Amino acid sequence: MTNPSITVQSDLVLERILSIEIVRVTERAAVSAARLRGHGREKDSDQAAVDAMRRELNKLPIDGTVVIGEGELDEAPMLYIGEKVGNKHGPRVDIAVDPLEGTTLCAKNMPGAIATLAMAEAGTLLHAPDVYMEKIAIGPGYPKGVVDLDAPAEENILNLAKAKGVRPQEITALLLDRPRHADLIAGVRKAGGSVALISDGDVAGVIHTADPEHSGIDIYLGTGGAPEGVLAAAALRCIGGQMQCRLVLDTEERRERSLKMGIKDARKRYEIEDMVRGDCLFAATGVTTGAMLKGVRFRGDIIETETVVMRSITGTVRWIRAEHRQLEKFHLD
Ligand code: VTB
Repeated sequence: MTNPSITVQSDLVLERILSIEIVRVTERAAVSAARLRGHGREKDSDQAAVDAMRRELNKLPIDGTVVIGEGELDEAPMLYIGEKVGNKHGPRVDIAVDPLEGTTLCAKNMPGAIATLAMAEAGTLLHAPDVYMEKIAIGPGYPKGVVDLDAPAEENILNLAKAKGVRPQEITALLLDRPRHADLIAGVRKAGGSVALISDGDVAGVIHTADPEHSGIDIYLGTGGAPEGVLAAAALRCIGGQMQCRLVLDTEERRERSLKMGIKDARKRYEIEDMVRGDCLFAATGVTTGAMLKGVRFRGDIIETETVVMRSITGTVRWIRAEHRQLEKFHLD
């Protein structure tokens, strides 16, 4: 008979090792995408990242299932939702991937493209369809409910300023630069707040709220991809903060598709704990240099990468700058 306490113990150790193992996965994806940086070939750079990520995931000692991936089986032959990954000799885990978050940023060699992944115990990550998601996020240290997804932006900025003990003029909101955000932007400005806009990359956008002193961002607002929402929730679960989200299921087809994925309440408001229901790991490696991470640097025979990896059970955040030598020789890239 197995001793339950030993099982628990070894699970914890294994998981701790996995937090380093997943760094290799995002590193390889980032390096592969970065080789096509600035070439205007969005699909090719994404494919390169997907191939590398899949290859590395399959080496990990896990029995993994992709729950947030590149799409359904028929439209995405690799890292599709439901695909099994890992060498099967390890814990059952859910995996969320965005091998190249910001394909346009990579194609245009603009700041902020990353390769990212989250891992959690099996059955604990939200199986989100590839639809839009309304999001609001703030960093740690605020009373619960200080902002509200359904409140006007103006009210949220005023409440956040009050809770932070600053004037609304000192609050900065980050949003994707999209016409659909015109009202939100107007609301932030009406309250006196400052607006910062990004063209893509709202996983990093949400993460910025966790460290306002460094990032200058207090709140993330607006509608972006649902898969990116779950990845960001995993990161915030590790580093603290609040997030409220709702899937945009505005057509019959989308409602049906999400129902098949187990989403019964189309208007449900998700908090971090609903999207990531247990212990999780999150990693991201920079492809192009952005506010959060340095991009891949090709320097003679050495390839440099920068990765952030987080673990929710301990809240540890590691910044890993790696020098890779002879990737080709070992057929690792
Ligand atoms: C965001 C952002 C992504 O898509 O989720 C955004 O994080 C939302 O979709 O990097 P639209 O571009 O349709 O507005 C990306 O920009 C691209 O996947």
